[in-house]
Amino acid sequence: MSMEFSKKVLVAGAGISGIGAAKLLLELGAQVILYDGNEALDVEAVRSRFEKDSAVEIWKGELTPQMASQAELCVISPGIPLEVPFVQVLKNASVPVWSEIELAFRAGKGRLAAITGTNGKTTTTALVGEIFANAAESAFTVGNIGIPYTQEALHMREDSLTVVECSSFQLETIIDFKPDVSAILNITEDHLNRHHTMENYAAIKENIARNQDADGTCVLNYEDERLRAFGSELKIQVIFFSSERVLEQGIYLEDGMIVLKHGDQKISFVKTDELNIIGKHNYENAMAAAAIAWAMGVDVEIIRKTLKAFKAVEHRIEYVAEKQGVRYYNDSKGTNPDAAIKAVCAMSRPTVLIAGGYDKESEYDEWIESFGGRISHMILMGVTAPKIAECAKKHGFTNYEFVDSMESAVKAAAAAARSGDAVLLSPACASWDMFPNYEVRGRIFKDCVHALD
Ligand code: UMA
Repeated sequence: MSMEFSKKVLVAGAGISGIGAAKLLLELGAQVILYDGNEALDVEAVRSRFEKDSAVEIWKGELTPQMASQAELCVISPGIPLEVPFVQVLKNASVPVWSEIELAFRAGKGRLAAITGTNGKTTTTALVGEIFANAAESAFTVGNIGIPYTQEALHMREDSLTVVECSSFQLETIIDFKPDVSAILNITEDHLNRHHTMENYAAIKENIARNQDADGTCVLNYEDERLRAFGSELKIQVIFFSSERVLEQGIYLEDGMIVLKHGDQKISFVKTDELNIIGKHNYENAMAAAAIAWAMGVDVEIIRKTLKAFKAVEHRIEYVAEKQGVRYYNDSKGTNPDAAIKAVCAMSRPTVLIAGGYDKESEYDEWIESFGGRISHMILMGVTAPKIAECAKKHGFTNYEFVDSMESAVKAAAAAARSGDAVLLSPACASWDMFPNYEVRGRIFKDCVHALD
């Protein structure tokens, strides 16, 4: 798909998505206003990300109806909730609002796989990205994983293979976005402070398959009841995956082997003990990735080879170091209770857990119930610390303490852990109250661990 632009476009949000979108639009010939609601935005620092003679205009602070009416199109960053006043101002002025991935999709070329889900999407995207890199001369891994799709769109070719990790925030404002293969890994409670109800959140994720037609494929988790029902209604090809049962058609485990059954065809990929990633959730990620790559037409041998070589991604139950007989794991990507449960369940040693953070109005009951005997002690920080403590007490877990920084959290954990134990950072909360993002939180944790004796 190629496109030209002569429009005046307001790009909302001056983070990495906004800068990627603004640069892409400038190359396409649009007039670009980069707008950020933050009064304290360092305009010169943002400007320095563009070429010296760039025509980009940068606005900050309140967007008035007069200002909004100058735009013919708005491209919005994922972190901006659609309820904020300026989006309403744009809507009232009938200015269309596109997701940043919508713009990138229209500008990009080649074949596209898109992955969403509450958990596992980064690992699955990274895995599909490596398969593509081994299969094609031109391959891209973009989206919520940290590389804006708009940043790479113009480098894509007709023969490119691209995988995009999509968050619900990005899928909320798509219009024509249409992957060749889509995947929804699971839908559990998350981001309810933004999407309000589970129904709304699920419907936004299901948007990923909305524009696909009979040639398209959607990969879905059979063990998620909602997705099982969704798949049975879809008019496109569906490949289900299951870690619990042998399916008549789809991808599943048979004596520890990942097997895909399609029509009369039966393909064996790899044994789960040949993988470097552990836990049932990771076997699901591997099955989804294999199904996606296969549906995209990648050679089975390349899929096998990549599955065997793939290692865990940073911040996902990532082993950091051993200090005084204690093993430290970084699961900063455990930004919701469901993801954090997976990390708790993957621990085989008695574990000191570091948790708490930004408040997304999640429920913590199931997560605390999952502790079983595994979690011996909990170190709490961030906005949600009191709420988690209260919930823990309700479930009879009182062995917790409060700290106010990552450094004191790691020191307190080291003091509480005994040789043979593990320390796990898996907050069950987003990082945004104390850190710019979960990556920074995870890296600071790792630095503090390395600084221990
Ligand atoms: N801003 C406003 N008004 C608002 C809110 C924010 O103007 O009401 C401005 C901020 O002042 C800031 C800018 O918007 O300058 C930030 O934009 P952004 O929050 O969309 O962040 P980006 O830097 O563009 O990063 C985004 C994703 N961030 C979010 O969705 C919050 C990144 O996902 C993603 O990697 C990147 O685009 C590239 O696609 C991060 C994330 O936490 C990792 N994602 C959530 C998750 O995985 O749970 C959804």
